Amino acid sequence: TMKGAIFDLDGVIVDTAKYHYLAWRSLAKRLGFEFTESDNERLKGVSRMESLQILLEVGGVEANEAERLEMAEAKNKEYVEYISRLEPAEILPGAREYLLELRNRGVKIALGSASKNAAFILGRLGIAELFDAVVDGTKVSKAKPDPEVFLAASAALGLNPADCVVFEDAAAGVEAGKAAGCKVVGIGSAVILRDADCVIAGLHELV
Ligand code: G16
Ligand code: MG
Repeated sequence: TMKGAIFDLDGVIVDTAKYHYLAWRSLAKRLGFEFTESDNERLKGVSRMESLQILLEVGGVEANEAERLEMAEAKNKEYVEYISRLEPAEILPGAREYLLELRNRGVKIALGSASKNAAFILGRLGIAELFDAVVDGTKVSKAKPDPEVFLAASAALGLNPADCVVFEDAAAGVEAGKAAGCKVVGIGSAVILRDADCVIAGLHELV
């Protein structure tokens, strides 16, 4: 039985992908190319610097390390402007209710996100206090599909990974959860998330 639940943030708790997209698209525009919503799919669950690498490949743009850091910083500045206006109403359907239900059942709850803005986002959504632990991009160095984030999250809850269930919307995240030894519930397409133990459309299915 599940003693701990570990939630990815973007695509599971809130759709921040649309704000990432707006900020990446305007960077691409400044660099002189179009970045489409389907290109953006490739950035889901991927760290900031790896996302930039993919974007530069799409545009066929070369950049050195200093230029990349400057680009990533400019993108993040714009992204932070968008998420500064996030409201609790933007929590995805069922997420808040499911978190409350788990707390009532005594299940420990952690966040396992690649984002360096995760704590700020949870604060804006008014759900920070529902998490027993937050493991995000400021605390881990290896990106999903590496299991580091989920190993750290189960350890932060004081639990064995085998007693934890990971909720993930990205294929790399599902892979990371399985590699950590957790059970994994995929959120989204059963074709894309075929390595998950089960796949649902959203957390609303569980409340
Ligand atoms: C999220 C998004 C990614 C983003 C990453 C890093 O991951 O899905 O698109 O690049 O965080 O975000 P930031 O630039 O804020 O550090 P997750 O793990 O919450 O799905
Ligand atoms: Mg995600």
